[in-house]
Amino acid sequence: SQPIDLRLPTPGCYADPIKAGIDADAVFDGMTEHLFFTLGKLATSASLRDLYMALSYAVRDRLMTRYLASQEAIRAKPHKTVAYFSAEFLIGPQLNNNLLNLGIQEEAEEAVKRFGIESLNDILEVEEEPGLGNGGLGRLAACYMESLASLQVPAIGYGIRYEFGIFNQIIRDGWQIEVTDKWLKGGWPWELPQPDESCFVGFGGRTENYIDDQGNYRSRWIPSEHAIGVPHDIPILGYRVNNCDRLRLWRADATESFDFYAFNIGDYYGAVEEKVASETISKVLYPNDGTDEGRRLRLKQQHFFVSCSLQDMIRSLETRNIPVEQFSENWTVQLNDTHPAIAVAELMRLLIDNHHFEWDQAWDITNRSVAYTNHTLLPEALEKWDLNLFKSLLPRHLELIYEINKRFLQQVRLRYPGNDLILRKLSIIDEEGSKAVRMAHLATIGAHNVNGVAALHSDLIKRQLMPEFADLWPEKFTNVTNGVTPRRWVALSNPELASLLDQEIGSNWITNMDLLTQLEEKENDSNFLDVFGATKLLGKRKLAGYIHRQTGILVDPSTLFDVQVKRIHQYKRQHLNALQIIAQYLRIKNGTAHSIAPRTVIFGGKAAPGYLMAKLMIRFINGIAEVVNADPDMDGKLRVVFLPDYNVKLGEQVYSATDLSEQISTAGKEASGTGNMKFAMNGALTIGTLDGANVEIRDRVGKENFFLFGKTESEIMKLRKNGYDPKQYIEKSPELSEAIRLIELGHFSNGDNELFRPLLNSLTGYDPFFVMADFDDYLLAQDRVSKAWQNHKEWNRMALLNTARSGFFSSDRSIREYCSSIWKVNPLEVEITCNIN
Ligand code: Z16
Repeated sequence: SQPIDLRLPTPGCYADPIKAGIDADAVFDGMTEHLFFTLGKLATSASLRDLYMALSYAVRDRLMTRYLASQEAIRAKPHKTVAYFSAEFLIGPQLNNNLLNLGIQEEAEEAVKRFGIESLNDILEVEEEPGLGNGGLGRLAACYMESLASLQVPAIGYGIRYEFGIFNQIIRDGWQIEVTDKWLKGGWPWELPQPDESCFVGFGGRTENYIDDQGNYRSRWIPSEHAIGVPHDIPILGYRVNNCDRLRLWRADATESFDFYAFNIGDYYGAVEEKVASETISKVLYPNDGTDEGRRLRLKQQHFFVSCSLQDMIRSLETRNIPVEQFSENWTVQLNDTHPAIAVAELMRLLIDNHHFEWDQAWDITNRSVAYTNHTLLPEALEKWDLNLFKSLLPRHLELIYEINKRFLQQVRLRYPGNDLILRKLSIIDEEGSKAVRMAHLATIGAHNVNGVAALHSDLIKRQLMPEFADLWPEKFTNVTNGVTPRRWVALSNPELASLLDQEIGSNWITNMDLLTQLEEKENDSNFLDVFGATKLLGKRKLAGYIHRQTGILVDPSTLFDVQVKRIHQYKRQHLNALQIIAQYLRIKNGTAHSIAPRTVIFGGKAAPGYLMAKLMIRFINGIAEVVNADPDMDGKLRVVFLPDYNVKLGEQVYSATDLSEQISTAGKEASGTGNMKFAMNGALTIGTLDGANVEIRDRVGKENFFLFGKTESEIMKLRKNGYDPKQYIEKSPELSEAIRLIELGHFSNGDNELFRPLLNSLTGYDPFFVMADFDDYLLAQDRVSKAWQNHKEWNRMALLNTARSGFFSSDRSIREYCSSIWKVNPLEVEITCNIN
């Protein structure tokens, strides 16, 4: 063996020469060292988990050079940096992503084999994923961080280190049960706590006026409570580059101030209770996807992470001797929905109260730095804080918001003289009913740019959600269609497809997804279509194994895998899919199912714990599954599976194994969707409405390669205006009537004809999401799917064209658009001068 070189890193070089190696020997040595010194284990007695930890630490070591060099590059030369503010980051498992981006998957495989492990997969299985997000919005933030690093853009993601992420879902008797997510229990190796960079945050109390040294009247905040934010940093390595960005998540800690000692003498337990209250701030993620609960603790969480992050950004300027006046030249802040919108007021407060800026300059800096992404039009998702609650928690911020509002409305008055209606519509303060602070208004007024997340959605923001704002500032409203990272969603999750692509077009597609169009040349190559179909079959076999292990249901990989995975929501219409299954079931029972494709219909997704209708939809799907799967007449024709605990890791298994992607939301309701993109990239065909990014997917893959159905957004609007009556649609449709009658009879609930009553009442009464109106057209589209499935070659050709033409939906494209049109940031290539390999 070679003698160990103990030279110190050379100046300007941050490599530890001992830990730099990335060949299999070095990875093996790194693992051995961590087993021994970090974990206190001998290789002979190491468990799978020990080996997972050892490999993760060894890989993390190999990120550090890149990570520190990336921070050093900014320190050496000021460069505008992206600060992505998000209450959620759903980053998924880290080990395999870091192996891929470092380019050492094979080396790691070889290293673990020397410990007697059969496959790297056995070790990857052990990883707990941090579920620090609900769904699309949190996963989008994670894809964007990965693309930023891969595009060599200096960036930091700011968020909250929830101790408990999204709950784990188990299914018992067909119902969802929520179980707390203890992702930190075994120790999570990817985070680096940095307690020295902690920040202090206030809450509650009052404001007071005072006269400063220069004789100016000022206001200041005397909070009644404080918490400390302790940063926990996660390195985010770009694909095959040295740039390694950072996700900085804040954990709330209690302060042990002077008061703690002075006023709690003899009341030790009382004092500890106060400590517990502060630490509650980062305890748990609110499990609502697109509904606003208006809870005090939630506003506390938002202000907590926003305040820590802005203080951190200002401090970073100060340590680099950059004047705070140059904040907007050095930082660009993106607000991921209104969750961090308090940033507008908090940045004003820090600049005015702490750094003594004049209003106009503070406002200029704030407005130049901040941009806002809207992710929803649903009124129940638009955050509004009760004014009294807001005032009791953030009294100084409310004063500043009043001043922002006063100046803004002054401008509106000049533009629309005598128009009081428009003042009421635009005001940050909602005066209808009990007063509230409208966070979307604060964000829109404070930001220099407001973007939607798909073309249709951005258009509806202007036409329906904020027409008065759009009229006032037409140039402020833009679109950036969402995207997903091809590293996780193709290379990692579909290795079979990835190597086929490498063979056919070379490996550059992974950073340039537009190259996939070269596959179009193969659309009539019969052999290639067979190979393409065979890679899909491999994914389906793996998923079939997983389904059997998890649910005991045997599914046939040669059947059409028809998949709907996403949060359970009425607007996403999993019940429309369920009703369609009943119709197919009836056709099979009646002997009228002549040309239907044998199908395995797979569902996955969590319902918000307080969303009773969504929970009933899960019960409904499981009721149907039970009847269908137990009926011998369905053998070889129909299977229904509800996969419990849908998360990032399970998503990785699902997208690569899908033939048909269900994107069936009511037109106008799904802002974008991002699962739809993952499916298309992996060669699934979509059955879908003209909603969100479906519209753009269809435009790109070609309308002949997409199963369209349903009313358009404007048709839905018209229906609503003219008084929609779902009963008319039921009467007109024999198959729909029969399906509903069967549910009413208790056929899917062991004879209980009350169980699904609320669901039936909703569908046949108001039907707020137009399920009945779209049913017949949906069934016809499913018939077209069945017909297309009969011709496998043709199906594979259409699937190939979906993959070939979905390059646009890479998050690299989205991030390039944000960089050039909103953030005005450039890449900063990180060079490492010494040899670390
Ligand atoms: C969320 O996941 C989304 C919107 C929202 O207001 C809150 C949450 Cl937690 C989703 C949208 O529903 C979805 O259409 C979109 O693709 C996703 O955000 C990312 O933009």
